[in-house]
Amino acid sequence: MTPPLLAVIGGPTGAGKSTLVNSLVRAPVSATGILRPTTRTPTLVCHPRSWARVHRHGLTPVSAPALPANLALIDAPDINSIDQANRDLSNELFDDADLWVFVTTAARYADAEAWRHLRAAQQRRVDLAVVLDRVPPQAVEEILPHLTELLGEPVPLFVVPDSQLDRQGMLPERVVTPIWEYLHKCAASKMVDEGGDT
Ligand SMILES: Nc1nc2c(ncn2[C@@H]2O[C@H](COP(=O)(O)OP(=O)(O)OP(=O)(O)O)[C@@H](O)[C@H]2O)c(=O)[nH]1
Ligand SMILES: [Mg+2]
Repeated sequence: MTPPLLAVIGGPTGAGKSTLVNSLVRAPVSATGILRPTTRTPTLVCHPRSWARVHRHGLTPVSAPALPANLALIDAPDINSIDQANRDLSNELFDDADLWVFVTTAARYADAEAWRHLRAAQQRRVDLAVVLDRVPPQAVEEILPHLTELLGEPVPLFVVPDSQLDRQGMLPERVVTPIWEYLHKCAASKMVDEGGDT
């Protein structure tokens, strides 16, 4: 059976990676918080039906029935905090990913550490998408052209406006729908490429 597409959600601490993962699967599968860094152990999330096919890095998958069986997500530790172990683990996870979803923010998008990862992804020709998170609505028009210019080549780019979170700490569904649809599309096309069944 073809393993699900493994999308690793990575980026700087506090960018909102865990919040995004929870919001995508509409369940609090990964702890979010104000301490930096919060995520120290990767959270692997998948549909219960794909458990047997997604054992990676000795991680125990967390069940998320909202995910399709052909898609698994990893909420990765950050790439830039003082915690060296987090950074090493994040690099390992990126090496293993089918797709890197790089989450950065309006405040952090030009940080050198982020660009080391983004350039590495571009050189390795790994599928890459960028999420510009926590963007004040009035800043979109200025930041997007700059980020697009820095990327230099077409990369799927999603803007998540700084939003009020709900009681479970989740973003409104409508702001994550474009990312959700993109992930579904990538997962479906992996199955077609590999002749899979789901
Ligand atoms: N108001 C608001 N708060 C947000 C938003 N996104 C994230 N936060 C808050 O920002 C803090 C950091 O979010 P996390 O999702 O934990 O960030 P992270 O990227 O997973 O951070 P690490 O685990 O340290 O790498 C949390 O307190 C979230 O509740 C947003 O769009 N709006
Ligand atoms: Mg986190």
